[in-house]
Amino acid sequence: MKRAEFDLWARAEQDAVEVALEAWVPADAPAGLGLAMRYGVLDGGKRVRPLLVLAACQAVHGLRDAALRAACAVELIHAYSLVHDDMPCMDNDILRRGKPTVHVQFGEAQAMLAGDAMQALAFEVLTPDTGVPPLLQARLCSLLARAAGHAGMAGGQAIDLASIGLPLDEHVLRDMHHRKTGALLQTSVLMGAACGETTADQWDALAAFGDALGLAFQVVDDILDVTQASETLGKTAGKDVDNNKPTYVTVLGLQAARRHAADLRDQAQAALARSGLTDAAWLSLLADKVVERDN
Ligand code: GRG
Repeated sequence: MKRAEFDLWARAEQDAVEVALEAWVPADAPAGLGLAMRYGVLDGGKRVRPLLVLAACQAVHGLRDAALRAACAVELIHAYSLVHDDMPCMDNDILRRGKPTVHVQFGEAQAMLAGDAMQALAFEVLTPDTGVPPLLQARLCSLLARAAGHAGMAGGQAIDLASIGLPLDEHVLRDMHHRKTGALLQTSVLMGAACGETTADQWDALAAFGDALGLAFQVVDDILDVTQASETLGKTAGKDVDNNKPTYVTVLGLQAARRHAADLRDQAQAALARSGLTDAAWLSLLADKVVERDN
């Protein structure tokens, strides 16, 4: 019953995010840039990060308008990272979200600019003239900037590119993924929480929840890379092996990686229980879904 209700909630929120992005990502940006931006972010992806923002906001009874903006902003940062990651100078991939990648469709220069413009648009979306209190705007911008920048996603990507072919130990692998994938997922939870009131203990518990969930997401991503087909993933399967990249599967082995993902899910659920938030059912189900997903 809860799962059926969750599916309805998730579908409605995915639609709300799509409608908002549709309105905020400009079709008329110069010289075809808007088309490349919209191709990169609209109508695709699981929208896990927006759902985390909106579920966390709901758990703290926060400001819906601010959370919808935060949900779209974090998805714009995520989509920009995918566009840049797929480019020949990085992962060099041709398939993303079941379609040709942005540089394949629009050329490399336009893909780079589309990613740049999506990143800037994320912060524009977070700072409307009215409707979101200025202090909250600043808080949301700060959380997102820290997760996306050198200490978070971009830093993790730098470690990733530098570690191709190297035998990383689990500690270094964990640090890389905390930054590259985990930071944005954790900040999704915290941006949602920032839209309402929390005690310091609740904030710390939600941070621990997001931290464990973020890492679980990556462990599962590494597992799916070797267990699923490209059609299911919507992106090229087996890329990590092809690129000679260390992953949780290469470092721990498939079975241990599966156990690790389940342990991280349990840690996430324990942290959520510690928060004492009584309206956190969707956050809890999202943690389960992250581990149970097949794409
Ligand atoms: C270019 C600064 C910069 C960073 C790139 C996100 C990233 C860093 C690289 C993507 C490589 C990758 C596959 C990482 C694994 C985790 C991940 C982010 C998977 C894609 O996210 P999903 O599964 O994708 O949420 P959808 O399409 O569903 O949104």
